[in-house]
Amino acid sequence: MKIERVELLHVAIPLVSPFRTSFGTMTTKDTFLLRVVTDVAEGWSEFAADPEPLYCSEFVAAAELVLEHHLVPRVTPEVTAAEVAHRTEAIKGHKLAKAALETAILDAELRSFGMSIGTFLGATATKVPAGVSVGIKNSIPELISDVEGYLAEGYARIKLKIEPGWDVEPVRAVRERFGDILLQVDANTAYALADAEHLRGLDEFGLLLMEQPLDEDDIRGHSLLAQRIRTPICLDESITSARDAATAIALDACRVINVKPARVGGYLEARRIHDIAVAHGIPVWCGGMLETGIGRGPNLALAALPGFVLPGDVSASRRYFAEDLTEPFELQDGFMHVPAGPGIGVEPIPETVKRFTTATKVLYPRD
Ligand code: SMG
Ligand code: MG
Repeated sequence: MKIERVELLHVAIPLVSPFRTSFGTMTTKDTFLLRVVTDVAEGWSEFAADPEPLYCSEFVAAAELVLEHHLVPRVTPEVTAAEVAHRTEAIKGHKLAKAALETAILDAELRSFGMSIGTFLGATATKVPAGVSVGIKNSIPELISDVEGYLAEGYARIKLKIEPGWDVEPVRAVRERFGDILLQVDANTAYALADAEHLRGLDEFGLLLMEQPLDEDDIRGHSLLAQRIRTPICLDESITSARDAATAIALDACRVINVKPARVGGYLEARRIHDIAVAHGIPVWCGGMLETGIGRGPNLALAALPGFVLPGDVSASRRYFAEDLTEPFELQDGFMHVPAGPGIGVEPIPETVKRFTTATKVLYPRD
């Protein structure tokens, strides 16, 4: 496949309500899309990180630079999606930027032979149960009211963002009010191993899992913490490759894995993590990065693989956006449908993309 053009489109889309985590508050989805034009088809993807390196070390401006100067030149003009990781291997890190590049190329390639990403990855379901991630609120009544709304919409699982000072009491309140719902928490690295006794206070609530309590590079800490609490530990930020997944499993640092294709360099590596986890009897679920439809479509396909046995952060478009860049994804009886069209299975709506685009840059060919 011959790449003829690579464009980067900055987009800024307001969120319907602020999303607060242990590391900050988001009010806008501020990122970029990649559009890859080839001799056979066109492909799209979305960069998953934010303008500031708060969730992970990558951020929008850095990703733009690394794509322009180091990644795109290594894959142009001739490449296949399967070759992208190897061609860009010499460039350290930048997994989310690499994922955006690989995904746009994979989209074009799959479209050229009319295959959906679900079929390509080995998806076995046509719809997947949807979970929703609920940010940190100003008060418990506000949290209860938000959770009530999501449950009324039909979400199959609730994830509460936690941080020191917003953990045991909100979880207790939600458990007491809503009974036996599927409930889990996500700390985004906000705790230390010294908080083990405090975190043990969450054990009584029968949580599905506790996501990423400690620093991303603290595999040993998670392994020690796992010996001191009953709630299963799930790793998110710590797992950036299939090798990381194998290491964390071998060291008993997690009993569940959140798979985000962007965090691990793309869908091909995400599928390898799925395979390793299945081989070890470790449940996985599909994480989210508040993607627009362009990232949500292929995430749903990944979430339809057989090892994805827990509901993912794959909520409806309207959870975050009044208007999406694709046809909106809707929740139906607690499920999200897996797009079945060729490539990533979704089409950016040209007028909408244009309206939300704040700047465009041609990365290839360079003048
Ligand atoms: O896409 O619904 C979504 C977001 C789910 O909580 C979510 N993602 O650590 O898992 C996580 C966070 C990362 C993004 S927070 C800005
Ligand atoms: Mg997380």
